[in-house]
Amino acid sequence: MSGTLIAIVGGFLGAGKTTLLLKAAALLHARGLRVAVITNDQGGELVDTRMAAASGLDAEEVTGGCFCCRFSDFVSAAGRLLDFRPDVIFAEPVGSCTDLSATILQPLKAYERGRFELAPFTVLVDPARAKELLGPAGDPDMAFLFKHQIAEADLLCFTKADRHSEFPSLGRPARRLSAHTGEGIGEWLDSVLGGSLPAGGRIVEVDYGRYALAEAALGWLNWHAEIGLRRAEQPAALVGPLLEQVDEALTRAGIPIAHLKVFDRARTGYIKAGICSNGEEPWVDGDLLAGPARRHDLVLNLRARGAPEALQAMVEQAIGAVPGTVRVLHRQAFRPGAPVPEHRFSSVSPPAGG
Ligand SMILES: Nc1nc2c(ncn2[C@@H]2O[C@H](COP(=O)(O)OP(=O)(O)OP(=O)(O)O)[C@@H](O)[C@H]2O)c(=O)[nH]1
Ligand SMILES: [Mg+2]
Repeated sequence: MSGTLIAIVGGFLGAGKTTLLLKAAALLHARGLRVAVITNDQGGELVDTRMAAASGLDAEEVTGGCFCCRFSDFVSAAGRLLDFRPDVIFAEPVGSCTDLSATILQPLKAYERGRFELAPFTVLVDPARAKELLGPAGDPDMAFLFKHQIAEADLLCFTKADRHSEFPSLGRPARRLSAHTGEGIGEWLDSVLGGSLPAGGRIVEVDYGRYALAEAALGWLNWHAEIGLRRAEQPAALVGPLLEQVDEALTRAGIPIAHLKVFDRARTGYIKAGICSNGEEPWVDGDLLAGPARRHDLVLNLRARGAPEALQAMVEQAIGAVPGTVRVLHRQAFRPGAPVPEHRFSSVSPPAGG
């Protein structure tokens, strides 16, 4: 590779983007390459950015809107990362975002030629989510976002292959990966780095009115607090019951979870735990055995198909049951606003190196 390669990895909420990127970064590091990450969200205070930093990666955030509406912020973030001389910058768009080829990949090829190289646009697909959303009972708003994401991918990959044996048809070839076992990641990286596949080779038509309605069907909660426990607890002992209570409250209210994730840091260590559907067994990253501590710095990101006020009330009720003090540092409960792209190309730009 001659310049810094930008590799955008999209996919629906909870598809496994961050988990794959962190695993891939470790593999690239072992190959002697430097990797940085750009995370993205409609709001601030992101579990994903904390995970990237906890993994030792140089990380930048684009907040306040999806990449598709924040091209300048995206380019500024990538520019700042150049100070660290990365070989690869992984960029993870917010999971409800689509039309990235027209609004990010084409403008990058057209305006940032020479500064960055561009990898094929990978879109990740959770097999269970595909089965749900592509089936007859799939939520039409979520299915709209999901299908557009699939249609614009240069490279489609099923994730969580360790957990699934059924892979629904996406109408296009898709590889299989597991960030937990490492299956398929080396081959995927070879394709991302190889330069033989088109980058931003497809553009799909998107009805922006419909896109806005689909995104606004989701409720968003980004929440950050400092918790002072009366009695020292392990991060796992704080986060486990909290996730369970929020999950139960959402389920009782009939609110489907798209992704609920929590990052907790104490002086003894950190853990991150999350679920992508109601009643799912949480997966925990970090130090499950981190020792007890009284002060905890807790970030919670919840995306679910319900009213933001209801999400906030359920989370705060669950936190309220924790014995100790809670100092809220950040709280954003909202529905994503209508996407308004800075640039939108209607045809494919020539390759960045062309
Ligand atoms: N079994 C299994 N679970 C996985 C795998 N990859 C990710 N997960 C789990 O799926 C959940 C979501 O993973 P993330 O990497 O946070 O997904 P994401 O696409 O970044 O989610 P958002 O940023 O919220 O859109 C986490 O609980 C992961 O542990 C995998 O290869 N196998
Ligand atoms: Mg993520």
